[in-house]
Amino acid sequence: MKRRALGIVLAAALALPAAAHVGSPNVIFEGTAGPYPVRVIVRPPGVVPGLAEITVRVKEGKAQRVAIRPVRWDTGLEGSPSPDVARPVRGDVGLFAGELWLMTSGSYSVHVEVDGELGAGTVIVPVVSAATERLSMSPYLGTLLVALAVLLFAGAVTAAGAAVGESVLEPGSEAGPGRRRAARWAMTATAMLLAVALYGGKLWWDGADAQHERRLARPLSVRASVTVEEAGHRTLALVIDDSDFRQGRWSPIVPDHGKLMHAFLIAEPSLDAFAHLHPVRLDHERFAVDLPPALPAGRYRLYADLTHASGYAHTLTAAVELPPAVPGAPPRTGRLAPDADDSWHVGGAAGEGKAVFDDGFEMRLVPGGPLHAGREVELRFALYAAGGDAAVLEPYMGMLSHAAVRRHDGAVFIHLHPTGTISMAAQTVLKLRQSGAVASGSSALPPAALDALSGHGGHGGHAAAGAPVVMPYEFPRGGPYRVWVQLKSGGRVYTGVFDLQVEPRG
Ligand SMILES: [Cu+2]
Repeated sequence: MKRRALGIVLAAALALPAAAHVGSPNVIFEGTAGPYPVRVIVRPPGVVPGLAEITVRVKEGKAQRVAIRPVRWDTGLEGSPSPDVARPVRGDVGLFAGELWLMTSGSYSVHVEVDGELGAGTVIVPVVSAATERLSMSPYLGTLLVALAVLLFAGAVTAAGAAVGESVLEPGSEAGPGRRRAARWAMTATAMLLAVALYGGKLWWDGADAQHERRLARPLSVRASVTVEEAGHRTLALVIDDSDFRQGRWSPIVPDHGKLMHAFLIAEPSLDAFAHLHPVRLDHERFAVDLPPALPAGRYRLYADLTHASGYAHTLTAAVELPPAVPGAPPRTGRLAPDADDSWHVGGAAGEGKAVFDDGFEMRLVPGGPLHAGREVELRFALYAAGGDAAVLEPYMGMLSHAAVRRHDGAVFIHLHPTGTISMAAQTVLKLRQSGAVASGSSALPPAALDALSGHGGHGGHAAAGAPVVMPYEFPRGGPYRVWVQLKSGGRVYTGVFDLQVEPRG
């Protein structure tokens, strides 16, 4: 029996999938607040309302004051609580920590202001506030409460019997048969009354539990299927199968890195085939994309990243079966012609942290010590040209690198960049909203705002020539993970596949 423990006890929590990830709710942002390079981590509470934990690391420049405030997407700064000053963490120069209440579900941002010797700087970190957890009562507490209830029940019944049967007797005298019968009646009536009260209590409890259950964030459901066209092309079709979405109760989908949808396909259970595709929107709820002939037939897991005009970003997932590719099918043209930014890789993980490509290029995982769940880590990768020189990296869809991270069993999936776990589109949208370029409360974006999203602006970090690309992350739990890292050089996207072992928390 799992029940919401009425906020009395915080025991084991069951996480359900929601938001722009699967099973990885913490937000890590790496970027700048004005002149200050910062890393911001937001640990959302998983319940609404709830207290989010925020840490801000100012990596350069002496910061005197860091202030944080939660801003709902539709209220703007003026409708938000006044900023809280984050406290400096003793013994860790440049690290500030604080907590913020997220009062409702939906798209939020944490507005961070840094003041110090270089002046003032601000940055906006998108956060999805969603109830994702149903707290369960620990068996120990449950047993204790049941034992106490039995004791109280028995006590109340005994007390009622004693009150009727013995309270008016002289000390030392025995109750007569009539009085004993009356006492038994009193005890029976009390027991029945208490039973009715208990039943009422159970109904109320179940009602509260069901209400919480209904408020839990559910990912939009998506159906995926593949059809083989006459010319031999395979079309992956996606239908967002959700009545709220169909009826327009979600704000419009906005492009991220210039694409409305980023879809990842990962072969299950082998994980030995991977694709990063960009489906085209056919109508309000239908998307489609041509499948690269190189992807072998079999069962796949689809992850589709979407960002809304509210800044709400989430990952939709579905299972899909791929039929075999038809040999000799001509390259596809027309509306479903392959996107130049589509990429894929067939093959297992690189041995010894070194992925070798057919043109002699090599991608290496730069070791950074053991990985522990629940701790900030930096995943570093470097690309070398044939001959061993560091390759000159080019942005791939505006970012220096993209990575898909999946726990082998699928319990965790996240799309990472050097900027961390956030959706860049969500950050842009929320920034526009706070700047007043979008009327607060309006769910749609004006064309000028959409322009800002469809470009391939180079916001994806930069690396000194030869320096590894760094992607910050915090693994939510231990276990075996696979990472597909995508770096671009000389017009080619290199996908390196690496297996990582993450130690459990503690
Ligand atoms: Cu990406």
